[in-house]
Amino acid sequence: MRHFTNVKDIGPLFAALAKARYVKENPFADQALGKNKTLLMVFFNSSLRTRLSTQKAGLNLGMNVIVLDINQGAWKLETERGVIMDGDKSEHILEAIPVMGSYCDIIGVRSFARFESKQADYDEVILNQFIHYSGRPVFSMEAATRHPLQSFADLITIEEFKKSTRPKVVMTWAPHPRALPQAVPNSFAEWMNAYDCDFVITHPRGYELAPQFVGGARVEYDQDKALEGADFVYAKNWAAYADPNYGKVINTGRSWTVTKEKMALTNNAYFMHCLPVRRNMIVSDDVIESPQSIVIPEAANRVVSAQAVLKEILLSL
Ligand code: AN0
Ligand code: CP
Repeated sequence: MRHFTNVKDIGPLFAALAKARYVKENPFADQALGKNKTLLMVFFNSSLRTRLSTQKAGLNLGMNVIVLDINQGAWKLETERGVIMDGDKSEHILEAIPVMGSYCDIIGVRSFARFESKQADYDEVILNQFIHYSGRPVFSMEAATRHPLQSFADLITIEEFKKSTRPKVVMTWAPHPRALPQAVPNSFAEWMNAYDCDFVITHPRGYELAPQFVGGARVEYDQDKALEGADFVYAKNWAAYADPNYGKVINTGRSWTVTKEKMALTNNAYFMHCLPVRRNMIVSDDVIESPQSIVIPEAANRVVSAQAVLKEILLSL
């Protein structure tokens, strides 16, 4: 694997899951693979899990790890070409990227959708600049349209907890006070569509995701109906995708919070969320604290997904 930005890069899922299981059972088996190799993680946005789990994955593989927070201590970067740089941006990303590439062997990038231009977000302008100008393998630590390390960890978690061969997985929109990217739901849909499950997406009208991510999934606008018989409930907020509301919160949707009453409609479903989660907006205290909540093992599997991906990239260097 050279770059890792979407589900296709990982190859067949059954093989990827087998590699993940091996990594989970033998976390230090590949220490020699990363020796004298440097992982650079570049963050344009905040992170707790991605930062710690990916760093841990690199360390487990024997790598040296450097982390750069672009907004804390680095020069402010201009990302548009052709701009007269007489404002507050001291450096252009087109110099910064090859310089960063010269200091490492693999680069991870976190760069959320900016909601300034749908086209720029959905063209993955920032991530693609890293791919084109760094000279290094690049992996996404959540880009504008996808969060594949999260989705891979979600898939590993579903495999571990599922009780039937073809579980019903329901991804439900839930309320949040701020406009959040579509990367997590897009990506989760992309991975679930590639996996053998009964996948349903539910959200209020106006929150339709991009058709290329919805794919063949069933969309059900009635949340209660969608939740019936669910084995896994995957909650997430996202801002509107459809024009003219791209990047906007169009509905406060307080009735969409995942509560005990909502979970009672399911097949004693497990509750999942990528975290960070706002309690009593997305999910009630009692649901996230219940024995059916698997948000902590889900987050723990972020080390596994990151390590499986970094290992594949290291093998291809
Ligand atoms: C981000 C998002 O929704 O994309 C990161 C989730 C992993 N969440 C927030 O900004 C709260
Ligand atoms: N789930 C996730 O990516 O969390 P962070 O934003 O804390 O990295």
